[in-house]
Amino acid sequence: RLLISPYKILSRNLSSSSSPKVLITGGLGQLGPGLATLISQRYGKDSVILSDIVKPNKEIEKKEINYLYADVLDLPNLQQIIVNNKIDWIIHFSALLSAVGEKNVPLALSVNVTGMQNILELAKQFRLKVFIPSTIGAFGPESPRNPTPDLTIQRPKTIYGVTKVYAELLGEYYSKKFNIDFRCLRFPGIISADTQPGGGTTDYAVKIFHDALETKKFECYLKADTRLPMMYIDDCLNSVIQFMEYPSEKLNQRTYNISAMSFTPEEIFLEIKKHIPELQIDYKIDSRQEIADSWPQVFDDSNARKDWNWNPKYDLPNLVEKMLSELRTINK
Ligand code: AKB
Repeated sequence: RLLISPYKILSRNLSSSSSPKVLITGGLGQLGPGLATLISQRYGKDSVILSDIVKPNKEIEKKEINYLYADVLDLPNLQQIIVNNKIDWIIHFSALLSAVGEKNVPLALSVNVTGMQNILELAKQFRLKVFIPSTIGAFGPESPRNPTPDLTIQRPKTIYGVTKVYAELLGEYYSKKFNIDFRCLRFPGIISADTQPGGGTTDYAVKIFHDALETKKFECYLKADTRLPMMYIDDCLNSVIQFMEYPSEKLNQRTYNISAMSFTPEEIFLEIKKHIPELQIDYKIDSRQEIADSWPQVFDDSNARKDWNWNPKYDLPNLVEKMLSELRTINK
């Protein structure tokens, strides 16, 4: 009697022969849980280890994702994890974002600089493929803002942006000098329903959905006409997998802009209002306005589209529909 279906045998063999073992740092932020789920669906449950320095919540436990304590500042601990688990790829999500970085510059320097340097050293030592995200925040007021191409002036004014430019440059340096397979995508603001963003300037675009459903009132810290590039989380996570799987020799560069849409607070408010007509918005501008005013308004991701077929699925109307339906399900 066949206990395991032939399909299961096939998919297990496929995943054991060709699947990478992936370590995700900073795994309990906005992107880690979803990426770990996607990787485990694609390559098998034992292909991914999520790591961070806090206890996993019930959701992570329910999903049965492998989870470990790992501090990106503790090099020997990371070496042990990599050797003991035969890691092939590192997805390095640990970072302090733009708003929270301004509140604690020394911590931003140690996590975003020392932590990132550790990861590149590990990639060199153990010949790992390494993904480090960068951001629209790696540009500044002197950059062309509409559109912002891949290769242009980068003089960011936040500590987050400064450390991310350094990550891009150091990664590219390691790639050339030591032949490390370093890959970097510059993300716009990411919008997700089941995870929260961790202290960025684009966070309003997540909070507006929660407030629209809960109180029908939203107080926005950016001006109504502040245009920023944004993306739905499914597009973001798929971009990481698609980019990481793409043959190295076919990539013309190591760092790419990616984007899906650009909108202002007023535009997303009006789109949500189509579904929730009672929604009201107030503007109470804070220090994040100055950051947003220095960032790209529209991101030129034509090289990603051309070189490795980047093609996002969600525009603003689809994003709003999807977010509302996801949040309604979660809140049930
Ligand atoms: C932030 O707002 O800091 C982040 C980002 C755009 O990198 N969401």
